[in-house]
Amino acid sequence: MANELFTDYFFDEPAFNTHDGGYVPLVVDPAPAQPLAIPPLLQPDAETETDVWYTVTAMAGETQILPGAKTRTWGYNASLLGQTIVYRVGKHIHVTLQNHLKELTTFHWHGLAVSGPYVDGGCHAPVYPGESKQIDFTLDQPAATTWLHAHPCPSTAEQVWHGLATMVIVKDDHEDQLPLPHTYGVDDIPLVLQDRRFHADNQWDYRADYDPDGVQGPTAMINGTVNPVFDVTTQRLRLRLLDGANRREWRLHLSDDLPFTQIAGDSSLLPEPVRLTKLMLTCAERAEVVLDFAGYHDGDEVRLYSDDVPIVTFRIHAFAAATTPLPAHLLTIHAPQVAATTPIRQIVMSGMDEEVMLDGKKFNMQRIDATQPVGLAQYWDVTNTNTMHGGMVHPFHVHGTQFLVVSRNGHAPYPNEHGYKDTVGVNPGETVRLLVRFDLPGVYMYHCHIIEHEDGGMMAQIQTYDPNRPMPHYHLMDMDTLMKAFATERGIDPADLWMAGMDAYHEMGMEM
Ligand SMILES: [Cu+2]
Repeated sequence: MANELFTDYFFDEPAFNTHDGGYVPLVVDPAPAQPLAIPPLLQPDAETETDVWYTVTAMAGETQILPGAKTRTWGYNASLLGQTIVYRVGKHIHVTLQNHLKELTTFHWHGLAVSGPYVDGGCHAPVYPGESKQIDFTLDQPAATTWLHAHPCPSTAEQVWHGLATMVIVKDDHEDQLPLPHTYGVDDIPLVLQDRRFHADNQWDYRADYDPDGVQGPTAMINGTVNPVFDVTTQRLRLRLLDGANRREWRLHLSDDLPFTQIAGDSSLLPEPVRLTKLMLTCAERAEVVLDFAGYHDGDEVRLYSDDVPIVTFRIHAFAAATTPLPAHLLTIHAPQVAATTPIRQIVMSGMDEEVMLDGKKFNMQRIDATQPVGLAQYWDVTNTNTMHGGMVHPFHVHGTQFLVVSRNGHAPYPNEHGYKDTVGVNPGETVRLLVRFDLPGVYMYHCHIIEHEDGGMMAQIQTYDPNRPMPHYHLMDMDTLMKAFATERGIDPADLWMAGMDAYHEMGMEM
């Protein structure tokens, strides 16, 4: 392992979201401490040597988050967020997607290399209220921490705010045999980082809190728990961190400036572990880190902070000393081949508020914005034209692929960006060069992952194709098909299929 200890957030400090006028700082909620919720693992419906079957149900419910009234929430196989799904590489996976909500939703596998647009679960793959759909796929990608969230344009942000987000852990044989913490819920735990504002009777009110630059709340909610405490019974603890917030960046550090070791980014292990005291996650990014409590004793407490607000308390208990060092090498990265002729694609994220655009345009479901042959890598130069004054870091996400970060404004990427990623924070005034290869033909969205920016049109879609075969035709959704045809068939008001999304779209003059 490299001995160097990094002690800053890497990102340009003036671009932190704290500088935006609408920023909502976190504050400590007066609610009493509670045990951190550890979502149960989703059990398969059936499993053989080669195949496994799951059912994932989007549902509404009520959750005791704060003392007093329960909060009306949504989740996957749970009232809030969801059960954690574990997929094994190489297994043929069959998933039944059920929608028990009163509006349409989609099931997007953020970070899975599955075919788009139908299995991937973006806007072209609606599951209507009361209906279900089957998808099948086999994963061929490294072990990673990924996630499932709703992605029905333009209501993604609101549905995620209601709770439609859960962790999806990809496992493979290589990661299994590394000496890393592996016991789910004991020394390998998910931490879904979100923030909410609790209104009267402990309810959330997305419309009241609406901000086109991303909805925030002052209360940190970790795995759906406010003021969580986790009981540590091992020297080492692996945290699978997911920024599941609509807009918030998390600037993470530990009490005593305790160093920690990052072992994985979004889509894979890092080639080598990186030692840090501070870690910033932008929306939808993941990081796996290992904490080492060697210097602590039964009864001690260590806190995880974002800025100066504690968000998780680790209560240390007696533990056996860890005897095996962390591996110095974690993953060999086989970068896609490039040549002097490798194309360079320019992508521009511009604007703020309602003006956000990708390549100077608002998203249109019916428009294919770009094409790329499968199997051939291309450079994507992703520029954020915001200035440092009132601009934001836009987290850029591509569906259906894992990319490498080549450079930032011509300089080396951050030390913890050397693994595969699917989301990358782009500073104002910066161009981040990515190396992107798709292995599966399909239609894939790429967009800012401040979810209100995505819903507001900072999104486009690419068709990938096998150059040796005729271009397949994909049925791309439009609003009429999504809304009116379905509603008319069933004699219901189309407006009931959505909550706020359509209003927001019309206000922004979106053409759908
Ligand atoms: Cu953005």
